[in-house]
Amino acid sequence: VQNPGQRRHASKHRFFVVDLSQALFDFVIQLLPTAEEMAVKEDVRKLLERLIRTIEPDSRLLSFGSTANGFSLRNSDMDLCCLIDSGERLSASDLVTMLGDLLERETKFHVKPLPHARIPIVKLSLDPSPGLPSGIACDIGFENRLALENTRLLMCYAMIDPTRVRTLVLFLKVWSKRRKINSPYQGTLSSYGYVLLVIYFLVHVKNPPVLPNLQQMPPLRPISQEDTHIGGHNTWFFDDIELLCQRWQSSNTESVAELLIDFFRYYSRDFSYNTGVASIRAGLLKKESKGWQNDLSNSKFNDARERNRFCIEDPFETDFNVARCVTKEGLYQIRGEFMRASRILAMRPRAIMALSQLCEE
Ligand code: 3AT
Ligand code: MG
Repeated sequence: VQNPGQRRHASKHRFFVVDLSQALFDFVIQLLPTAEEMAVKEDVRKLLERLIRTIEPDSRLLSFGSTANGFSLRNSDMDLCCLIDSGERLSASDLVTMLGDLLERETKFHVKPLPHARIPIVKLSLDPSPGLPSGIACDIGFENRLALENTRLLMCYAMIDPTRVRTLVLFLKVWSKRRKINSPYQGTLSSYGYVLLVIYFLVHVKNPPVLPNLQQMPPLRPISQEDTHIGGHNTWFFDDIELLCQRWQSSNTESVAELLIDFFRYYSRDFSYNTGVASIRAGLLKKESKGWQNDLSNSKFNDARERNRFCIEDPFETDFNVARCVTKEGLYQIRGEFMRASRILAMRPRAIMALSQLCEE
């Protein structure tokens, strides 16, 4: 039984989360790409596809990343992947060099081929113009089928609970960019990494879960190894979302604001950064079980330690740590930001104030 003080407190909290949820929806909606921006991007994809087909007639150019999974913000970059259907083909680095030359000759893009990167890509950009106030940034890679599949997995998760999942993800993307903790090249985490943290939290931390684990659901009919594996990685997941939504409904009814508050609390206080690995496929794993331990006493593991301060397992490429770019300083910064956000929300300022304070640059 609550005393009057506790009742007042609980009712203040209820008002706060209702207001904050509404403010989060309103905030996110104004950051979505316009229909015009989407159309321009689709035109660019088609133009590039036409050009690539002059080198490889049997190729397709597909979108992945945020433009394809429903987590895109205004002016986000375009991730494109070229698939070549014919048997005989050039190596990715040769293709990057050739495509780089071709695009330089035939288009107005600034072109930067990176044929020797771990994943060879061509980087393109267009300067801002009146019709395209922020220009365009685009990466083209080759045969990156795993990225197409992980994009589809994230899209399926978003479709199960569009309102809560998309609002959380989009807000966290903006927040992490404005707080400058969204740059893998500077030792912090990519957008992809933050999306995986959200899904992990909704599948494995929340009880009852907000999302089911699509990679562990039984398939509807027997499936063969060939159908489910790409380069030795099991990429199977339950993707009939319409059917799933007829049979499964989350019994978690928390609002977006409650989930956000809890997300920040979990990653500032409870996640075991030193020993844990966040895996959307398998739940919380131990660094040891993956050979990702950061043994401070053994200099042999120095390299592993630097790469595995923060561990997020890729859903399909399970020996790949998506957070491997996060440095000691980067992790300190990220955790500091989770704590700062928790602190701000614990004071329950007016909802609009809370969001602008959270995302202050
Ligand atoms: P932005 O809107 O560009 O900030 P995004 O959702 O497009 O966010 P990223 O640009 O971080 O996300 O990544 C684009 C895609 O590239 C997502 C995923 O399919 C692939 N990808 C990115 N980083 C990794 C990684 N470390 N491991 C595997 N795939 C990755
Ligand atoms: Mg992207």
